[in-house]
Amino acid sequence: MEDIYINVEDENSTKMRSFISEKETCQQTEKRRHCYVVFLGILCFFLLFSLIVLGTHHRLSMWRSAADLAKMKAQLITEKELLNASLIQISQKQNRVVCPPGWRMFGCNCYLVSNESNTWRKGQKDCRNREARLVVVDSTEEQTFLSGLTEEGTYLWIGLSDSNAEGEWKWVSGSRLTLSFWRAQQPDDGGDTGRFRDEDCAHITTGTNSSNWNDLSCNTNLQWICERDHIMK
Ligand SMILES: [Ca+2]
Ligand SMILES: [Ca+2]
Ligand SMILES: [Ca+2]
Repeated sequence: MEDIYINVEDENSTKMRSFISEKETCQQTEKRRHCYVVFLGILCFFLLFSLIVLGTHHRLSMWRSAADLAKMKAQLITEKELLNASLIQISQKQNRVVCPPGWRMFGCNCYLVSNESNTWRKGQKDCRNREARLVVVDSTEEQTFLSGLTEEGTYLWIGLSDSNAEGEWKWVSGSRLTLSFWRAQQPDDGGDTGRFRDEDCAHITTGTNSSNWNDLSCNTNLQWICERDHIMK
């Protein structure tokens, strides 16, 4: 009988320990679950926070790009308006640009072929009296224009000479000669014969577009071409 009681007590004790153990395991599992929930909550919070930060940054970038584009557009509009204003000014000026009576216009300049013939220096003096100077040929286009100014074969003084230093051709404007249209074998300073020595002034021969300059003695009597700026109406 006593053995039976002992066995029953052992059985109860074993059941009790098993119950306590199960309870502890359950509590630990519950605790662990709680920790997981907290950890997941924190993780979600950080993820959400990162998403908000990224979204804000992206939106700010877009705003910045939009602001830059708006700024660029405003600049372009301003530049367009300035260009339009310049265009209007230029066309107004062009309408008002004229040459004195008897002068011919080419580009922005006016040209006059003298009626009389005289030396190179007298020609230059005459041009100065007209608020002009002997012509300076600045471009191929101007050379072509000058070549057609009078009937073919006319010699006309141009504002080019080497009277200060032989072989150093300079324009009356003071600039050195860079673009030239000399005839073949010219300038020759009169050649070797001695008859035409000291050819220090240049003339153009009308009728051909290119290679029609020659040097002659400055005391030769020729017509000349004056060049001056346009005048405003
Ligand atoms: Ca010129
Ligand atoms: Ca010479
Ligand atoms: Ca010559």
